[in-house]
Amino acid sequence: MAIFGFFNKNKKETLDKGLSKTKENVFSKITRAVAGKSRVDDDVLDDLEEILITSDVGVDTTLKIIGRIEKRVAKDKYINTSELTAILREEIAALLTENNTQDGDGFELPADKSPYVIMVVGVNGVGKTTTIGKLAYQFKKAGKNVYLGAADTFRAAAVEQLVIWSERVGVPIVKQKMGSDPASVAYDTLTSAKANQADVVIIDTAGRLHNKINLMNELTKIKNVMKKVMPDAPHEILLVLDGSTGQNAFEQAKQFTAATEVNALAVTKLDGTAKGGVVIGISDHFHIPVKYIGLGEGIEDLQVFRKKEFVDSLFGE
Ligand SMILES: Nc1nc2c(ncn2[C@@H]2O[C@H](COP(=O)(O)OP(=O)(O)O)[C@@H](O)[C@H]2O)c(=O)[nH]1
Ligand SMILES: [Mg+2]
Repeated sequence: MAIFGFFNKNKKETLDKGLSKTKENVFSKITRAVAGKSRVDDDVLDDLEEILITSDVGVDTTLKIIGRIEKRVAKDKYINTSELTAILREEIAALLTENNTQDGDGFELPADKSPYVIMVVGVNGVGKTTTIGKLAYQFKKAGKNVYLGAADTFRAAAVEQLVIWSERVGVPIVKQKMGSDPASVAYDTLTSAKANQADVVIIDTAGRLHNKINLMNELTKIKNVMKKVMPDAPHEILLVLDGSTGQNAFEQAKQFTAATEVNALAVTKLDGTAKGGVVIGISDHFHIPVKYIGLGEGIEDLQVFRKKEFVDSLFGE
């Protein structure tokens, strides 16, 4: 089975620049917490706990991180405060690697699943359409035949926006008029994509979250219709979360994972926010891999999430 890896290289400058606000925020607080202290004592640990929680890492994940650092401090009694960020970096990376999947190259396209169907879900405004455009660009650049499906038929602007991305990237889009049945758009998209030997299909959906039952019914309907064209589709259900909303992103992840089988996450808008720590919490908490992170509005501003790279950028010198 041939596997194609994409996104082999993340631009470090984009990552560093994108995470700079979170980094400044965390670092300035850590610097203050350790000022005048020579070693990591209980006070420093208490402050650190508060810093991580207020950086949107989340309470559970923060307690795990503090627990690990406590163990280290107990072992080597005199850890000095200048070593603290290096230890944080190591312990967070170790924690994320321990309970989660290996870092990958983003979505891979197995040869026996063609076209590979990615359905994108998430509430309005989180960055679904933008992420689809950026993903389509990456696949296209890798020589893949990409089809987009505009199954967010709820707002006229949503379809328009995906059309703009399809033109920018230079890939075909399947759409119907606003208000049409999203499942029918998904069906048409898969049918065209299959007839034209597409390698990958990306389906946009509406993010109406009236209640869990509605959402579940709608997503289930879209999935079932796709199965009529390709029994194993969709191959991926990518949930997009807006990282700049911090704990709200966490709540959305809880609701969507309860409503449908999400198997990949993308966290967007990490640029320009100090809440980037939420990626650490989300990556730790949900047993669903964070595959991508959004670091800007530009076509190239999507990166594969790699835990060590991320933690190094956040807690590096
Ligand atoms: N700064 C920044 N803006 C983003 C990012 N991803 C999306 N956006 C912006 O967020 C807004 C909503 O995005 P959109 O793709 O329309 O969200 P959708 O409603 O989920 O489809 C748009 O103005 C995007 O340009 C990102 O990673 N960084
Ligand atoms: Mg949209």
